[in-house]
Amino acid sequence: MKKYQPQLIEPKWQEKWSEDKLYQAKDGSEKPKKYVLDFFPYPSGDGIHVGHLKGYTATDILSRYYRVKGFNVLHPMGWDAFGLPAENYALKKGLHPRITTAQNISNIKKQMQMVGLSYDWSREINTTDPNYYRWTQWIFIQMFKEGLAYEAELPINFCPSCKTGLANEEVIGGECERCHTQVVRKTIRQWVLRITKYADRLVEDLDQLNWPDFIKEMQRNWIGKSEGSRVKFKIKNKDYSIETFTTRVDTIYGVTALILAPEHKNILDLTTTEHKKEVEEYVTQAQNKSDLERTQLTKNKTGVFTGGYAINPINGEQIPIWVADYVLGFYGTGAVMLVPAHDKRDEEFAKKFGLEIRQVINEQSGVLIASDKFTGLTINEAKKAITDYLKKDSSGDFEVQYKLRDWLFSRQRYWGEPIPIVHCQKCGLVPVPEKDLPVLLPEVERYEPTGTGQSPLANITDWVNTTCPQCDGPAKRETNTMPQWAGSCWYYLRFIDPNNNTFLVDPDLEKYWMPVDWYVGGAEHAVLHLLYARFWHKFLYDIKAVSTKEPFTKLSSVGLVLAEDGRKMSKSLGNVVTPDQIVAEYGADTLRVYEAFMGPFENTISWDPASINGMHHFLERVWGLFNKMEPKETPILKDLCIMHKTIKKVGEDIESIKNNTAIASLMEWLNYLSRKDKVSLEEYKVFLQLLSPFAPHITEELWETIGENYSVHRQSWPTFDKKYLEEEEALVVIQVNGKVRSQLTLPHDQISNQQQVSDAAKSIPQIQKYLEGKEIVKEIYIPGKILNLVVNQNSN
Ligand code: ANZ
Ligand code: ZN
Repeated sequence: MKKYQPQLIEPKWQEKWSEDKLYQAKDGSEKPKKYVLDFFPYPSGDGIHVGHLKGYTATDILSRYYRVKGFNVLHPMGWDAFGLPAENYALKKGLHPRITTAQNISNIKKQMQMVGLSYDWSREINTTDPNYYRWTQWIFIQMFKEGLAYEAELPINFCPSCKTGLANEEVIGGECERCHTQVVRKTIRQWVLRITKYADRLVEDLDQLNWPDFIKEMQRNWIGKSEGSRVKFKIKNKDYSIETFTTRVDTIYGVTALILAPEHKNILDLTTTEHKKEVEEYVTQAQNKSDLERTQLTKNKTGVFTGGYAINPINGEQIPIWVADYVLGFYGTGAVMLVPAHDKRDEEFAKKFGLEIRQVINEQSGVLIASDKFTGLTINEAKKAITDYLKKDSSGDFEVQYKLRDWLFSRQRYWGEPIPIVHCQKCGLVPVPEKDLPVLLPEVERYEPTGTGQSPLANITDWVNTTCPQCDGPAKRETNTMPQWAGSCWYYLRFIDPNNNTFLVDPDLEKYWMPVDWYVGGAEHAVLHLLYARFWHKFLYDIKAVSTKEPFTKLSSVGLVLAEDGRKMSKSLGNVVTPDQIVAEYGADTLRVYEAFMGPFENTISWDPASINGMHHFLERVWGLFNKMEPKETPILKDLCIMHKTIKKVGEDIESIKNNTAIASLMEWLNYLSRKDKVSLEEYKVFLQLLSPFAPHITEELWETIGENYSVHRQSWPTFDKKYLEEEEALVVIQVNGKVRSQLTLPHDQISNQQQVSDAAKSIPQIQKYLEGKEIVKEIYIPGKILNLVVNQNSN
């Protein structure tokens, strides 16, 4: 037989599969469905590298497997093409982002096809396509109508380098998520989405998701649900109170000051003339600090006294009011009751400024002390009793707070979906009528960010000036665009019905295909995309546009692939490995099998060129095994046992993305088959089928070579017969002084533990008889075969 030449076989089959629409999902099928989805990529100028393919290969294996298991599989791909990365790349190239985006997409698509990924390309979508973003805008308008999208003048995180506002989720450790520039505070007019309205459901519904625990935990922490109490402190000589939020109302007898955030609205009013200058200076200073800087535990505490006093509602005591920037303006009520004895930060603050430290909890027993009639209660009892007591005169109540903030949704950049709103002098904010969608992104000469807090769209006067859809009077278009996360909030719905011109997704199709059964991607999106998409989905559920409460039932997080040198693959380090290189040298199947074999799916693993050779050799041996194939041959019992064992193992492993062990068991079987003189047609066929999701081209070619009907990818997955798995058990013969006295049948996984085998042997009555009154002087064990107990003859 001819040599294995993947470069000849692979393009041939790729073309044929595409012509035959082998991987198209069928609408209206009777079959059960599986929706297997990758995080769709943004079309980066560098294309994809072998790291991206770890996830894409895994979902491809799953999709191919489920197809031959009898499912109608939806496995689509598209492009998340709006947003900062795409725009910054275009700026660097000096070309329009539409042009660079199209180039990058065509390059990546070619790479994906070259690897034989079985996407249903008939459903390809692109978030920058007007037929797509029309519906992104439509969803925004529904949110606006429901009061979930609103305008606000807010001090926001602003990236001086990207020249745009950022969402809290995009600020990592005080830096811009994209360019790592330190963000600054800037107060500008903004569009904000009321994600906080969904905070509770976003926490609660995590429980029903089959997601990695660490990602669920990251979302929980980000949303930061906190149950506590709201306590009102009357202000001395004023006719108002200031509210605080506390999770430790049980410590209320230990309060020795009231601390306000520098943003608190009552500061200037309650500050006495004597302290005015100092307080004003402090407040101005705090404005430039990020929340992170302000709350760092290691940070030296700062603050100033206002001269004002508040009254503790529990005992009428007067306490001083201070301003300190470790209290955040946008959490809780922006004011805290200071309890230095039981809170670390409060303690540092009190020590620095000489405020009283009063202990009210016995930290050993967790019981209240020096707390009047509440003394002796446990912390939890006191939380309830004190809040109930405060409720009586409305000076307190139970309260739940969230760390989650509303989502800053406008960007002062060009390459995004225009926000479909018109500003009318008479009518105010008016949504663009649905029949006029999409609001097309206009062509511009210069799309560089202006840095003025306005988007480049603001300079296109004839686009900006429009008429009000409501009163026909003169009006101006909103010139901010949506952030890069908008399009990815609902794209998984559009794959179901990509060409629908009357709705974002047909309800019947949506009911059939949703939810996504298995979603696979990197953990870097744990609180960005994955939280935003859940929010939009819940909104769409509320307006009855979708039928499920959650979009993604099951999520798997793919580990990072590092370069050979153990560092992150990056162009600047020159250590990027592209699929193009590997496919040219070894072929796509070798690359795929290697990606699958790289070790536990979630782990971070370094690229290892030596192992690629090994994978290539494995496929060459599969190719060569053809020469041993003898159609007249029938497999013997032993052959059948290993075959059925492998069928079971490979199926189970694929279903839990343990592709490395699936391939290991195929290798083991291949070794077995290679040792035989002849291999039956049945064995060879099953082998090809089991290998086909991993190495689709070579298996298709060999399937044809042995004269089977096209295509191996349309056969039913082999089933295993339990009766051949029984060999799983081993028979251990028990001897006493070399004479066979009994036997034990043990599962294979127990035979390696000598102690266990020996204990089991000694509990057999037949054996006990021979041991009675004797001493065992030695045990000889041949694993899985013989246990010989040597006893002392003399003691008889
Ligand atoms: C009194 C107290 C005593 C507190 C004690 C803690 C321990 P989480 O769990 O994060 O919700 N706090 C409230 N609002 C704040 C703000 N805007 N900026 C900074 N800190 C704020 O934490 C709630 C606790 O954080 C609250 O409970 C409050 O301090 C503080 F032994 O009140 B506590
Ligand atoms: Zn109007």
